[in-house]
Amino acid sequence: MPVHNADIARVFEEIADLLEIQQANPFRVRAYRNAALTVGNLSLDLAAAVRQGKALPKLPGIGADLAGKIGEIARTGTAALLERLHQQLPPAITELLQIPGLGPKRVRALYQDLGITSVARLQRAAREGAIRALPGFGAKTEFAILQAAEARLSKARRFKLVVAEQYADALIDDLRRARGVTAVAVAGSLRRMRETVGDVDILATADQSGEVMRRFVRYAEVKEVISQGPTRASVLLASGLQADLRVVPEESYGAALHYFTGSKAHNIAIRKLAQARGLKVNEYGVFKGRRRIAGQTEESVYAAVGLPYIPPELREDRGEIEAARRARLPRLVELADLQGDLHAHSTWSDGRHTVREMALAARARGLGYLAITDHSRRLAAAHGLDPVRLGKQIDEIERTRVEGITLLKGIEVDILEDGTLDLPDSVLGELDLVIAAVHSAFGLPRARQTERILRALDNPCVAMLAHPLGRLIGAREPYEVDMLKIVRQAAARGRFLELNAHPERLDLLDVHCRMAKDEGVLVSVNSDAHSVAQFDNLRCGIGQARRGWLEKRDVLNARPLPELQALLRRQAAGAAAC
Ligand code: DGT
Ligand code: CA
Ligand code: CA
Repeated sequence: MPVHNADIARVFEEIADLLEIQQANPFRVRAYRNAALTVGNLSLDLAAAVRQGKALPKLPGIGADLAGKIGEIARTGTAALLERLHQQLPPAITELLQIPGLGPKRVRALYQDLGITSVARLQRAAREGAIRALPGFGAKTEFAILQAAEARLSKARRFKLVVAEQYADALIDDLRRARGVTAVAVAGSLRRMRETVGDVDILATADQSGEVMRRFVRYAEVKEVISQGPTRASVLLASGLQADLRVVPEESYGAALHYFTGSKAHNIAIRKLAQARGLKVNEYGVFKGRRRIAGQTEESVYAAVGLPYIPPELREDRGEIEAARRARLPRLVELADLQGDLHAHSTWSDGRHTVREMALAARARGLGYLAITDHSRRLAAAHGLDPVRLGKQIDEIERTRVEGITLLKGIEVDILEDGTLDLPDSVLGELDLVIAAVHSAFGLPRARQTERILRALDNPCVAMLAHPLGRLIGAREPYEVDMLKIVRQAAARGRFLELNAHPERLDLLDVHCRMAKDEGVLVSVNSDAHSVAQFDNLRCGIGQARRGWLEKRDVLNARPLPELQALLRRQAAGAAAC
């Protein structure tokens, strides 16, 4: 059974959680958590390296013991330590950790004090009002837990884009090796770069469908074959992800790719257009009566209904067809357009690498500038900076010269509950770039949360609002805010909005990117890298930006450095205090 970096990271993460539930040594817990982060963000396929008998590269924070465990997981899919922990604790307890708001500490309390060992029991205890009495919980938390448990029990699971991608890429690579296969492509929401993916849709063309079908259902990671026919099959993978395969003749490739890429709403709109021209569109082609007039390529399908090619990220029936008809489609921003990155952390707060290491890694990605934006003091858990340590960091950034990349002195300053900032203006005024972010009081009522952020944007020192909705995909809902008001405030004050590209955030949402564009606010696609590997985040961020119709000119960090500096100066010029 092939093992992916995501699997290794998951084993480490689970070990860390279970050790924490057992109240093991915090340093040991942290070591596993850090290892999970490092491995999960690595582009190098560790299991493949182990299989090929290669020595593992030296990774930060991974000593001989952890390296040994990586080898063990790569070979066996699990670790003896994890199995041992599973025997010591109830098996379903890891599921409790997936409930938003429940970390190891709370799970421990629920388990020890109330004997809760599964989501179903959690739901029952919350309904009966048994949880509110536990120290550190309360009625409000109990209600939130009840809702989360119910959502968990009812809703089918969706996978984060980057996670689905890892499993899909490996499967597709395998299918490409089937005899007689001429093309294999990913379709569905994964191709449209949706932030979460319900199942993976794969399309193949082949001389004969038999061989590729057989290979698909026998793929090593298949846990269950859900359905199987001559040209279509569905399987459930060991990871819990479902994959659908369709095999079509080559002359239908474009039509089938279009059909299975969706979205469904986009397809329906295209079919209507076709009907108005007396044509019929399906997964085999575009037909006039019984004659096929298009279908080998996606372009030919669009051309048959009088449209130019529409990029997959736009296919949501959100006006893209009308825009295509009027030749007004956006020329979507691309990863290569990014000139720099304006949000990254270092060892000065909760980052894993030094300022210099981050600069080198950013340069290796072809970036020409990088803002180091560590946390401010309020985030004590992340070792946020107070004015004294910030001063020292500024010195270090000024001293750090790396040819080919310009470092900017920045900070990710906390927005306090009343909308004031965690550091005084006199300190913030020393910096090239201040980005402000909400990291607390997520539950404020909508009007107050909005006011809080508007007030922060009023502060002339603030150039940018980071991760405007504060959501963590699948783990924390966005906080309640009036985004239109925030976008308009940003426009009025000349501020910028971040599209945080961290795979768990992807925040702004696509629709808000478009709102920012419409209101004339530049969006910065930032990695929020906490380690050198996390500049990878930018790829998904660009996917989200494209779903939000953004063009190169709409993206702040697609501007060359002098232009960026001019924009920041203009913003600061309005800032008398800074
Ligand atoms: P997901 O899997 O929930 O993340 O989203 P999708 O978009 O991948 O949806 P999925 O897997 O159910 O179907 C893949 C594509 O197949 C979908 O985007 C469009 C096409 N499709 C599925 N069902 C229908 C349908 O009833 N009518 C039309 N026109 N297209 C459909
Ligand atoms: Ca799908
Ligand atoms: Ca599907």
